[in-house]
Formats: sequence, C-alpha cells, structure tokens
Amino acid sequence: MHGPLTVLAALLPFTSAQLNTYAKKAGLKYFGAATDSPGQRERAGLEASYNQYDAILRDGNEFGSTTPTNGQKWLFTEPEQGVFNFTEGDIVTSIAQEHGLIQRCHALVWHSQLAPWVDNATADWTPETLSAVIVEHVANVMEHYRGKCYAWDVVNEALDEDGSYRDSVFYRVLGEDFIKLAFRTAAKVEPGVKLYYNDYNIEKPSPKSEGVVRIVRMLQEDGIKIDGVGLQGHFVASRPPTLDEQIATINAYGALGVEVAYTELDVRQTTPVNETSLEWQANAYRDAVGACVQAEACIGVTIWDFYDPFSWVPYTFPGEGAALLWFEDFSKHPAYDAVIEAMRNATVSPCKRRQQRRRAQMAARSAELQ
Ligand code: 9MR
Repeated sequence: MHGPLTVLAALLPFTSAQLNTYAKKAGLKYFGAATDSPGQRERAGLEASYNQYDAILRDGNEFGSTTPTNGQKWLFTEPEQGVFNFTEGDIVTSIAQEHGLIQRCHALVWHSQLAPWVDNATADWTPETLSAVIVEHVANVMEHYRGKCYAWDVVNEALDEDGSYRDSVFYRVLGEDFIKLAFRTAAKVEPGVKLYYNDYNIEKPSPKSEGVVRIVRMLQEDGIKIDGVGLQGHFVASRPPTLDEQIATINAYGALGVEVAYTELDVRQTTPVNETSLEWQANAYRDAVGACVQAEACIGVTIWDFYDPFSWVPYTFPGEGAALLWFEDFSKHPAYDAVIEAMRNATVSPCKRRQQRRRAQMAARSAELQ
C-alpha cells in the first residue's frame, strides 16, 4: 500500500534530489564531477569561480568525487624535463581533501596536453631514454599524490577508432611496451591505488572496445596490474549509445575481472537548446547512468564538470554545448532528474545490494564507536 505522501513524492520532480546520495543508495561508490582550478578557467577567459558553483561542488550529497580536469596532466606537472610543478593539480586535491571527496586522478601518460619537450620532433628518443622519461614522470607525479587518489588514469586514449594503436611519440618509440611500462611503474609506486585505462568511444561494442579488451588482456597476461577501464562517455544527444549496448560493453570489460567507471560523462547538443534536444539529452544521461547502476562491474559516474560555462565542448565543437547538468543561470537541466530517476529506479543487482549492506553496516559500526 502506498500512502498519500509516497504517491506525492513519486509525482514531484526531484528538485531537492541529490546525485551522490542516490548513487550510493543505488550501490555505486560515488557520483562525481570534474573541476578545474580557477587559474585555468581564467586563462580560458572565464570567470574564475562563483560562490554558487563552489557550494554545489562541495555539497557531498551532490558529488562524492572529483577529478582535476587539467592540473595533473604532463604539460603542467613536468613542463620541463625533471622540473615538477603540482600547483594546479594541488588546488583540486585540497578541495577533495577538505570536503571528503574521493579523487580520481587524471592522467599520467597521454599524447595530448603533453609537455612540448617530450613531443618534440628534434628530441631523438630511443626506447631506453623515453622509457626513463616515462618512469620518472609516473613515479614523481604518483609519489606526490600518494594516498590522495582512489584511482589513476595511467594511460589515456592509446587507441584509434579502428582499435589499432594511435600514433603518438610513445607508440612510435616503444610500441605497446609504453602501456606495460606505465602500468608496471604505477603499480610499483602505489600498489593500493586503482589503475585504469581510460578512453572515449569505447562505451558500445566496436573495434575500439575490442582494442580495450586486448589491452587489458595484454597486461594481465604479462602479470601487470590493471584494475579498471574508464569510459569517458563524451556523448552527442542525438546519437548516444543505447542502454543495452552500454550494459553489454561494461559486462564485457567486467568479465576480464576489472571494474568500470564513467569518467568524463557529458552529452552535448546543438545550441541554442530546444525541448527536443533537452529530452534527447535527458534520455542519453538516463541510459548511461542506468547502465552503470545495472551492470555489476560499474562502480561510479563522473561528469566532466557540472556547470555549462565551464565545459570544454563549445571550444572544441563550435555551435554545440549545454552538455552538463547545470545551465549558465544555475538552473538544472531536465537531464538532472533523468539521472536521479535512473538511480532510483534501478534494479540493483544482488551483488551491489550486498556491497551496499556491507557499507551501511560499517558506517553504523563506526557511528557506534564514535
Ligand atoms: O576538459 C579538458 C579541457 O579543458 C582541455 O582543454 C582539453 C585538452 O584536450 O582536455 C579536456 O579534457 C579531456 C580529458 O582530459 C581527456 N578526455 C577528453 C577530454 C575533453 O577533451
């Protein structure tokens, strides 16, 4: 029997609903949002910050995790060989630490936003010299953030659309050994952190998703630790992958014994938006988050910032944008409610329910002890 209040609650839009709270109820570890340091935003010609933005990011009911959008990348952390700078990355890490947010750390070895001294036509790398450079970078950056990351994106975007390896200085000099070296080094530096391979367009079955399976198997066959696959989830509102495609792909990665997370979810649309494109967007968000809640291996969802003016999309795809969950005036997209709905309605698997119960019991026990 449903009482009148239950019926009313079911009819009301989830205006006060909060993403991380519902994510945990649905058995996930977190619902997170990436964020940039104010200096980075200013450099991009944006306002550095807004009180309202800062309050939402720090509201643990809304977000339980964050990722620095830029500050931990090679360009910033080792701009010159052997010269390390953690200023930008540390800004986001301190927010995470102060507000008890999980931090997904991003990204150690990536062909883009790479320091020019590495990707330099005149640098005459040999397998030996470039290997030393990778080891030095991974070791120093991970050492600096030791104990502060739940996971590291160790290698980012190594694949082309056809599933073969992307051309990069790392691949040219070392072949697929650069992936092995990065993971092997990461595992040595901090054995307790989750090590991820992260990429885009790997959320539905395709030659590229098969490439991911190949990478995971390659590492496993060599006895090298890999813990997770990050699905970036940069989608287009008019043609996102379906719920079933996403569940099938997550299950395929999960079958290899690794966990999965959506690491950079956003759903772009043509701007200005209209009712139809907002509805498509809501459906795309519902399906992505729904797939994560329903497929056993998926442990969490991170959106790539949460406030439209701070999104990367309009810079890269002129005429497209409004990809996140908060509009410029801080009102929420219809997709916000769709995400909550996906988490509320999910039929949570028995395994996730067990995890949930265990977490609740531990929380109750630690509350008793306090
Ligand atoms: O959001 C990031 C943006 O500020 C940078 O200019 C851009 C440079 O490539 O990188 C963006 O983040 C990327 C992420 O690190 C990896 N996956 C794709 C993301 C969007 O480009």
